[in-house]
Amino acid sequence: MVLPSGLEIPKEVLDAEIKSFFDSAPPLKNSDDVSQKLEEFVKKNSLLSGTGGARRVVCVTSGGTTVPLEQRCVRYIDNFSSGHRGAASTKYFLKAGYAVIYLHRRGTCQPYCRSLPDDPLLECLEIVDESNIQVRSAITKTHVAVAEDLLLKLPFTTIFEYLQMLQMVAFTIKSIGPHAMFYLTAAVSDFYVPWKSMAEHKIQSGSGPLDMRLVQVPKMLLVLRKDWAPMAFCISFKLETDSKILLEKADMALRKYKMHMVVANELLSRKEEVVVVTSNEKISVRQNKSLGVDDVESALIELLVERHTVYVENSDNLTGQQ
Ligand code: 9Z3
Repeated sequence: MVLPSGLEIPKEVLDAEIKSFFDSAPPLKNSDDVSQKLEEFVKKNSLLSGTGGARRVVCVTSGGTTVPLEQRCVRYIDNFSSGHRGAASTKYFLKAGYAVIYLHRRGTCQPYCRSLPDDPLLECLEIVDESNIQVRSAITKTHVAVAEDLLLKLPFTTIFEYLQMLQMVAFTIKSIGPHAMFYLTAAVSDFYVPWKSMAEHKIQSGSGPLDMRLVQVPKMLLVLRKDWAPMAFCISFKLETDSKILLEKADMALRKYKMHMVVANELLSRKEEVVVVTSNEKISVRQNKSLGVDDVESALIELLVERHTVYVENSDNLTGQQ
């Protein structure tokens, strides 16, 4: 159902659209395995006796989702994202003491190895000089984080896989209430071909122009906030190429999807500056080269962690837990 922008879709219509999306999606192949890993990861990090209570858990989504055009997929529509933002942010969340669920597009940048693709062999090597290649120390950091149950990597490719896994993550980290955070930097497809109306075999090119109907992907952000994990602290991203409409669109997303914060970024300047939009502020965050920091994520994560702390304290006071 398409409404003029700004108008809200009635809850029952949205719920029906979401149900139809999940009912018609091809089931996740490794869903039992993913669900078991998630349960164990959240349990271990929420039962930290002697360390002052539960560790906070953030789900960082990263990379673009694909929309397959055929069931036996040869062609697909892709969404732009190198995964750099998600990988860099994961590193800073780990440094700040969070456990991270890294829900990422297969083959995109990885934490501590940001400029390299997700290839196990490449990940291990570092070029020292023309004649010297060594095993990189960063790989040890990734492995240590994984081994210590601080980093859980979950790869996706399609929009179907991504949304099913996002829902599973939400249902699992709901149990830690305000200690959970969603940091939704993945570039998610807006339109898709429903599985049932998708051609099974490779679409043939001999029959002239391709006429194909794409359906709108139901907006899951609102149900994530309201139903899936209502106490979690949620940050979404807004990407535009036209800077004139960026802040207005970010503000609209904040109100429409009841996000706690929306990070607005423009495609060309996204590595130098972002603007964090809240209900009453617009905070510009820039990379600070003079301090020797070469990315914007360092200051961004510092700000978000600060705001999450206030959110957790306020929620604890409300429930009388301290
Ligand atoms: C972003 O805006 C991310 O910051 C980038 C990061 C994808 C630009 P890279 O991975 O780039 O470092 O190369 N992500 C959200 C994009 C998005 O699809 N947002 C939706 C929208 O703008 C809302 S969910 O409508």
